[in-house]
Amino acid sequence: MPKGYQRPSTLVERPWHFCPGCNHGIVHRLVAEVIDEMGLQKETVGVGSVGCGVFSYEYFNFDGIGPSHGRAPAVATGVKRVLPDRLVFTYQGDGDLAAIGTTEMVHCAVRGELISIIFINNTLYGMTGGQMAPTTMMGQVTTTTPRGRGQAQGHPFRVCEMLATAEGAAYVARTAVYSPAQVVRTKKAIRRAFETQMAGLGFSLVEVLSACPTNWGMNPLEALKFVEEEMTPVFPLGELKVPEGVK
Ligand SMILES: Cc1ncc(C[n+]2csc(CCOP(=O)(O)OP(=O)(O)O)c2C)c(N)n1
Ligand code: SF4
Repeated sequence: MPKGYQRPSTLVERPWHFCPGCNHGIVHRLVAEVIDEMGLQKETVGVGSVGCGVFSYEYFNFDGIGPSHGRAPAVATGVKRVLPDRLVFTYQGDGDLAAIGTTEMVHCAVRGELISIIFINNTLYGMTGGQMAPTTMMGQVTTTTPRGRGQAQGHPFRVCEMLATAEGAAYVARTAVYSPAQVVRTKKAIRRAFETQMAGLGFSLVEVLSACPTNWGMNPLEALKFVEEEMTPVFPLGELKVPEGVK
């Protein structure tokens, strides 16, 4: 079987609970591939979140913790400070990271905690039925903005742009997985984030623009097109900050 189709050893063999066309599974796989390739299975601690990524510890074959909603960066900080030679990362949705957990995420970056955050931005609260999140785009219809997000609900929160201003943040990138080329770029960004951490260079975060076909009321292909055509103009892709010494 070609190498590309082998299951990473850090990914448990079980069916996803994700909806068809959801991008969470692709990102889980990329994280597992990077950890395999870095040979860090026994040194990794994954810190999960509340939301559709809540079962990450059921899929990843390495140590994991399930914190309460939004608290993952604080939990990861504690783990990393006690076990400084581990690879410690959080896996968080936009409701988890950019709403209830904003404080933890911002201060982790400002303090330059040696953790990495994998941030899944699907522009709404997926698990609870598609309510508006801080990342919901202007005009976007959600279950709590049936006429589209307007001025009264404020503007979308661009997490990467804000974190890039923090001196403690060493690597900050926004990617997507709507095409094979973007999947490759996302994997590279996850690797760079983890290398940044293991080299002791500072805080790192990779935001992945992700499809939620179920709550967007689209089929999987329409949802990928939505990410490419509607989300990337609002959330531009690219590496906002790369430390010296990371290739
Ligand atoms: C303290 C607390 N408040 C609210 C909830 C309810 N809740 C569960 S998942 C979720 C939203 C998750 O959305 P997001 O983080 O964007 O992840 P997604 O499901 O879209 O991947 C909320 C509000 C909770 N579990 N705990
Ligand atoms: S509700 Fe959305 S984010 Fe959650 S599993 Fe389904 S498609 Fe994925």
